[in-house]
Amino acid sequence: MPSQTRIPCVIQRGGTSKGPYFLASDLPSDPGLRDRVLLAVMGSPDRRQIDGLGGADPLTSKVAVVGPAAAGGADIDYLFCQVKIDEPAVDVTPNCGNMLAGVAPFAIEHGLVKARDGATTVRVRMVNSGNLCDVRVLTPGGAVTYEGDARIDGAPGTSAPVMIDFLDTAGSACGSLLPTGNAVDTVDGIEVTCIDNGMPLVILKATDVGATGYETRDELNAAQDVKQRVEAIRLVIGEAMNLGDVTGKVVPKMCLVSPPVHGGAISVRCFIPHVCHASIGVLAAVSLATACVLPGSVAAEVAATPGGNPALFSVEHPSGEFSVELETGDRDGAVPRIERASLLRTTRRIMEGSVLIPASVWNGADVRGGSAALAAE
Ligand code: NQM
Repeated sequence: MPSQTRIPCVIQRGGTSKGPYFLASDLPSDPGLRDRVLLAVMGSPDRRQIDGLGGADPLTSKVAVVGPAAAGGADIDYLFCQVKIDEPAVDVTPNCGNMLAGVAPFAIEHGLVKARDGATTVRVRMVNSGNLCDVRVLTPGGAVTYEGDARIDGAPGTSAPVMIDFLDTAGSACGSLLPTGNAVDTVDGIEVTCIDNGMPLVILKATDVGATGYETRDELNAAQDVKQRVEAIRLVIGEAMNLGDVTGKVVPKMCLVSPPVHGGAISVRCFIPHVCHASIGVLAAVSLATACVLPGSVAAEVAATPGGNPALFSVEHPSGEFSVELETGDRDGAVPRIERASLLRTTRRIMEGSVLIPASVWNGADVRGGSAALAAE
């Protein structure tokens, strides 16, 4: 028997993240075995991920698993796996809107979706939460193009645009938009807003935890006292957000907000949750923009909220800005209804081939097979 198992895999940048993309049918069907395989693929647990494909950073320790839609209402299913770097664990609680940008092109390239001439819209079910989104990819002549002049902060150069419309992301992991039932809660004397419009966030004023909110990523990663205060709040409020004990989870993300300084709506430094994001996650930006229109929230207090409907929210972050277009329904009530959140990403297929993992971890048996349902757990 060969000492290593060969698994077809593509390495792709999705937005400002990067990682291996797999067909569900090429991975084990058992979630526990799948997670052990993904740990071996990425080289975890190890701070440098030296024995695998992981990039020793949470933004490059991500995996996308794509399969045909198991139920009606979508074209494909997408499961996101956050592979921990220095722990033997894989967290499938949250979605990732950055890796999502690569999922529709991957599905087209692998024959799960037939492309049209011009542009192709793929309806994706994000299996982690069950939410749907539409991803529009340029497909001139019926083939995906990666070249173009769209630019996003946090990724160099320009590429073809990938337009994403989120349709129903409220309560993705927490069950409701405001998981504590309040626009503001107080933890250790600090006011926080807990919100989940695609990503569970705890929003607090940077100045309340001893930061300015305009630090670089490296400065905040070195600020041990700030990080300890933020983590102490996270562990307490995570339970109240219906996430259980969040000690080993990558949610909620912690957003330190401050007034915008570059003409945007709000400025943020986002801990994901133990290191500062180089920019901000996609669904984190959607949730933060949503908090800006939530009357009384910590975000609304510091934001320069744009008028109009739909409105473009520019979220300022350590490497530039991220624009989210929000269309709200009823803005008069205590909790706004979000009809749609739209944004621009880019993606690039970087490498196609096979990844090899020790046969002692998995010998290649028990593959999921093409039609079996993709499940998070
Ligand atoms: O919020 C990082 C990322 C993400 C998640 C993180 C993301 C999202 O930038 O949708 O994209 O918050 O861990 O890839």
